[in-house]
Parts: sequence; C-alpha cells; structure tokens
Amino acid sequence: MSAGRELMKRFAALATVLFALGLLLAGCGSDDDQSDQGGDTGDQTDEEMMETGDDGHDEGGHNESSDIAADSRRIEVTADSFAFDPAEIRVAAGEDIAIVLTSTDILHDLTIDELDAHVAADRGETAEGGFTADEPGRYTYYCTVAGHREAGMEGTLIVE
Ligand SMILES: [Cu+2]
Repeated sequence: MSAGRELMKRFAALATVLFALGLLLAGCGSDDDQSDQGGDTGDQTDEEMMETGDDGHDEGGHNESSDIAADSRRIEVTADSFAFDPAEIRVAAGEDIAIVLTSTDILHDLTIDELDAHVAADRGETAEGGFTADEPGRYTYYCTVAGHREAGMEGTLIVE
C-alpha cells in the first residue's frame, strides 16, 4: 500500500514538473508566434486577398472570344467593378456586332448565353467578340467572373 502511494507521489511530482515545463514552452512558443505574425499579418492579408482574386479569375475560365463577322458594327463597352457602361445596348436584328470590351480594373467579360457571345478583357486591356442576333427581343449580358453578376454586373441587349 505504502509503496503504491510512494509511486503515486513520484508520478504526481513528475507530472507537475512536466506540466510546468509544458506551460513554459507553450508560453515561449506563443510569444514567438505572435511576434512573427505581428509584423507580417498586414502584408500577408493583402497578398492573400490578391491571390484569392486571381484564383477566382482562373477558376472562372474564359473561352476564346466569339467570332466577329466582317464589317461588324463596333460597340465599345467599358467594364468596371461591377458594372458595364453602357448598361443597355440596342442593335438591329441580323446586324453583325463586335463588342469592344475594355476593362478598367480587373478581369471582366461580357457574355450573352443565348447568342454564344463572349469576350473577356483583363485589367487595362481591350478585347473584341462578336455576335449576330437574328431574333428581336431582350437579352441579358453579364460578367461570368465569380460573384460579379451577383454584384450587379449585368446589362440589357435590345434587338429590334
Ligand atoms: Cu466582372
């Protein structure tokens, strides 16, 4: 019985020492971590945000610009987070159109699903994509980059 208690005491003492050591080590470790992170947190956050944005664009996956017929009417559109200018385009049915898209800030595209129209422009770039709408009506053009349409990046194509 006494031998068992002696063992328990030793074990308890050892455990206490180990516990205290553990606290010391943990304390030093967390201090070091905090001082390291303190200097870098701001920069890292910015970089991560920019990388996330780039990744988003990559995931969006842009197809080749849609073909442009000869002698198309060129319509200049500016893309800016998160809107198109103009937000309304009028064309005639059967008219060959070339959308000349310029992005002022980040990668945007202009896509019209029903007409297989697609043109993407990176920051500061201008790109062209064409379409011909044979059926009069209203079509929606939008940006397929993740989150942009939801942020309001839509416009209306009116075919008369
Ligand atoms: Cu966009």
